Amino acid sequence: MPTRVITFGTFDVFHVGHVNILTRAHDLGDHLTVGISTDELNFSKKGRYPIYRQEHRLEIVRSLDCVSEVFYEHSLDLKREYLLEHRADILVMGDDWKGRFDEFGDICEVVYLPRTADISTTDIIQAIREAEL
Ligand code: C2G
Repeated sequence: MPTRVITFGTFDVFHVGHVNILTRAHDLGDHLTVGISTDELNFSKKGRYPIYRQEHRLEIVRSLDCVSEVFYEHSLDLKREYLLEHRADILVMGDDWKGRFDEFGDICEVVYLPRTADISTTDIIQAIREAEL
């Protein structure tokens, strides 16, 4: 049976930290599904909309060779349903989420991978703002 891996994220202003987590997630199995946080989910979590709209974020992630399937993540509260629906064997997240998804250990393996150092969407947005001054 192929091993099915799943991960979730916004992937706004796509950068090398995103590439790294997706390629490492892919390398843990045979099939990688990625849940893309919707614009509304982001607004409810972070109080702002992403720079790239959800259709573009989804298309960028879908275009990667390491990604088999994408879908929209509409709510954090539906995580268990998403894991079951996509028959996930392994849930992968960056270690900024460490411990947050341990409750799903009853239906899949939960793996937290180290984040890529020194890069984030927030820092990129900040650098662009400062460059415009
Ligand atoms: N990431 C990383 N290294 C970075 C930046 C991000 O490994 N330098 C990882 C994060 O840890 C996460 C993934 O890339 O696993 C996506 O990050 P975000 O787009 O910031 O996702 P987030 O808004 O945290 O949404 O249900 C969970 C949410 O959808 C996660």
